[in-house]
Amino acid sequence: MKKISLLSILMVNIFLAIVLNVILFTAQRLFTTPFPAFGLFDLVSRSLDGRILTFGIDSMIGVIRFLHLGRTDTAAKLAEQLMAAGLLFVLVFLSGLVYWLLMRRLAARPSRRRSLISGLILGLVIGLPISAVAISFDRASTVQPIFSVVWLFIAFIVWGAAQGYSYHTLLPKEQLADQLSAANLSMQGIDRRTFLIRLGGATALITVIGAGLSHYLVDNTSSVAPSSDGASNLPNANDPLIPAPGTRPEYTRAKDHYRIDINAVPPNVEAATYKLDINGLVENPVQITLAEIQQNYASVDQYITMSCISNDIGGDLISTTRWTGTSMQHILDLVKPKPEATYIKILAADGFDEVVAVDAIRQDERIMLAYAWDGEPLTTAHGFPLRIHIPDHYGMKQPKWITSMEFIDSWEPGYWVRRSWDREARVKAVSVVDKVAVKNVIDGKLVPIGGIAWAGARGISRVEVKVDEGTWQQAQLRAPLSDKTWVIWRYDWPFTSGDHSFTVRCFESDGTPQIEALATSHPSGATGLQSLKATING
Ligand SMILES: Nc1nc2c(c(=O)[nH]1)N[C@H]1C(S)=C(S)[C@@H](COP(=O)(O)O)O[C@H]1N2
Ligand SMILES: [Mo]
Repeated sequence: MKKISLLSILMVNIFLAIVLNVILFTAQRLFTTPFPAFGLFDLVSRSLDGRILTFGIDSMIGVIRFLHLGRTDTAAKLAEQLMAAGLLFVLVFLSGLVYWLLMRRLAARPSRRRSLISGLILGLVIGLPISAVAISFDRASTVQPIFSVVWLFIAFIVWGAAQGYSYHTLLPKEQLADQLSAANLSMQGIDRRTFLIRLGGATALITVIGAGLSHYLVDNTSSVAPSSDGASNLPNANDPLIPAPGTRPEYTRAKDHYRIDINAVPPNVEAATYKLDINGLVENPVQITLAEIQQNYASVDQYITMSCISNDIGGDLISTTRWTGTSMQHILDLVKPKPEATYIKILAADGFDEVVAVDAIRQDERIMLAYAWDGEPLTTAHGFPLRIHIPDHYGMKQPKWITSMEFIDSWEPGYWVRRSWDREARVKAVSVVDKVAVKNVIDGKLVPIGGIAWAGARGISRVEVKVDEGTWQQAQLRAPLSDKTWVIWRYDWPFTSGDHSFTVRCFESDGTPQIEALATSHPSGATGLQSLKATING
């Protein structure tokens, strides 16, 4: 008996897997229904051993920086999403393959009806677990969960039915073939080929339409209009030191701020129904709205540099913007921690968590519950409605999208600590040469060199630059935006032409030198000196 060729089976399954991916993804972009690929990705990244996960992230960052694939954060997020889509594709493709091989073996010549039913069963068997994962990990949808469930079911059932239909269509019509001439047989060959070509064409069309819809209909820019102030009236506007040309902007607009988080897509917190739930070992547990926090407690602005612990030496996972919020001390006054309450366990809408010491808040009024960045409410990507700022610590200690705070009586490891990163995650001092401005020579003698230096909330007292193996030369410092931000430094080098390397180091306010020994970002933050090469002609 003739069988359906393996090539046909592969093609049908590739096409149908692509179509299902594209349709589910497009729906996610247009209506925020869950894209199961993201759920699968989140499931896998949650279940992976912390060291493997960290190795994966580090390798990804390494590749992105090595190949100059643009901003580390956006490239990494895109890579994650592509991996997620790849995962869904492979799952769907393989289950389709298994279906065809099983059908070929068990039910070689089913009727059209039986083919369809078998396809529907396939859709159910695959759709059920994948939808369950998608729904349980979804925090980004703005539609009712019931719609998401129905939508995913329809999608998988239709995909299954398409499998059954394709199977039946591609069956060699053998009974007929016995009676037919060779010419008619080749007609059937064309029929099958026509079917595959049509299916391929439909796949291409759906892909193009899906891509077009997601690209043109979805407004990727945030709904927040850019604020007019922010960068213009900075507190150090009068500092006479002009940054060397090509130095990074001292102030990062919110839209340019680096972004790192654990899920393929950020969670959507419903503004209308949001309440921060504060509970545990307190006299006065509360559920408080964002508006109440904003109205009841004095708002403060702080210029803050934040860095990801994964930031490599000279990396771009570090930014400086203006945070607005209220001191966490107000929250303590409100809920009145019991004497045994020593830590607050902060939970976030994306499943992230970290603890902060109650004593740290008592001692440091700068620890802040923030609701605005750069003069605008936090965006979804950056933690709407509430996030916390803890001076001197890497981003991994500072949850976004805070949903609850539980006062507890002992320390607990947070999300990244459980995955083998540093318990304290206190920032390491860093200094970076952004630019050797070889095209901006001053008086034919001096080449301006500029960059940043940062030591968390510990401050920078001195920055030095070394050209090749020369002696360390002191750079000029611009007054920082605050005691928690990076400082811009500048060194005008009396140049000699040729190829040179430029190395920078900094000292904290108390004179502690930046650690020169090389260390990778895992587990405690990268250390070592950064250098830049440049050629000066003339
Ligand atoms: N809820 C939540 N908060 C989070 C994270 C996260 O994944 N989920 N990532 C942390 C890390 S590792 C960093 S570096 C900062 C980054 O904040 P940003 O994306 O707004 O720059 O958020 C921190 N807070
Ligand atoms: Mo981070």
